[in-house]
Amino acid sequence: MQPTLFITGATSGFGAACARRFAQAGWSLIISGRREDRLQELADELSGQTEVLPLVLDVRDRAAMETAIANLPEQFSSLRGLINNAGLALGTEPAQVCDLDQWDTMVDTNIKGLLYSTRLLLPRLITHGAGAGIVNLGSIAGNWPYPGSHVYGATKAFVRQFSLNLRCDLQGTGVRVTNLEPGLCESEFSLVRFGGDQARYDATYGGASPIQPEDIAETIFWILNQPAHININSLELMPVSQAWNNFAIHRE
Ligand code: NDP
Ligand code: 8X3
Repeated sequence: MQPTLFITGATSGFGAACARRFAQAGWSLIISGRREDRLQELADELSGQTEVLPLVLDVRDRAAMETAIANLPEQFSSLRGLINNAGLALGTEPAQVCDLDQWDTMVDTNIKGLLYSTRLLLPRLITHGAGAGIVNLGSIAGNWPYPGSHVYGATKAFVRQFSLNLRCDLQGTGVRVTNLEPGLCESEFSLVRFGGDQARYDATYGGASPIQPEDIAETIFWILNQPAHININSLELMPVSQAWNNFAIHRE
């Protein structure tokens, strides 16, 4: 039987690239996200290579997540992998003036949505046992502060600590957990963050040779295909063009 992988946020960026990478290797896929047309297109594209189950799901909707996961078809019921990828950043304004609704959305998606998929799918990963694994999408923003990161970075710091804590509880089950912490990657992420501002998107990535979604997919494929006795706890990656800036000093 082919291994099965559940991906949240598979309609673009890292999630879609992961679906393509794992399909190439014959993994069965459960792909989820809110945009039904994109999910269906991806399912159609990959269905010649492997079994694909598209699930239109908003990770913030706990009841919908519970129903969908409780009713997974038998052939998708034992999971070898979960990629908790659905997530977003909204805005870059300073905390003191930013939109409180954006904070709610980031907390509900990046934290609560990830908690729902993790808790609801863990029994199915444990059924698989040795070799199963979760890859959570953390970020360098969970490790390093920068202006305008406030709640986005804090949600990713939550994801990092939750990932490490999970490992303690899962000891003995064979299930692995990795927090992947990428830096600048080119995807719709920045269009979403900048409210669709294409010029700002172009300026963010221009001349920077950012990481591409396919690079992330290859990294996750490597993580989930490590020998069953190896756990990659966390992995931070940046494009070569990105590094840390000096500590900022405000002068009167
Ligand atoms: P994209 O914007 O390309 O993809 C985000 C995905 O998340 C989409 O498929 C979107 O699907 C899904 N999503 C968003 N909200 C929800 C929701 N409420 N329910 C279900 N799905 C949702 O961004 P990336 O691929 O770049 O980002 C993926 C992850 O990686 C995120 O968690 C992000 O924080 C993280 N990350 C990104 C970095 C970057 O520089 N790009 C760097 C480090 C981490 P849909 O809209 O159809 O629901
Ligand atoms: C996305 C990376 O640096 O834009 O998580 O916060 S960054």
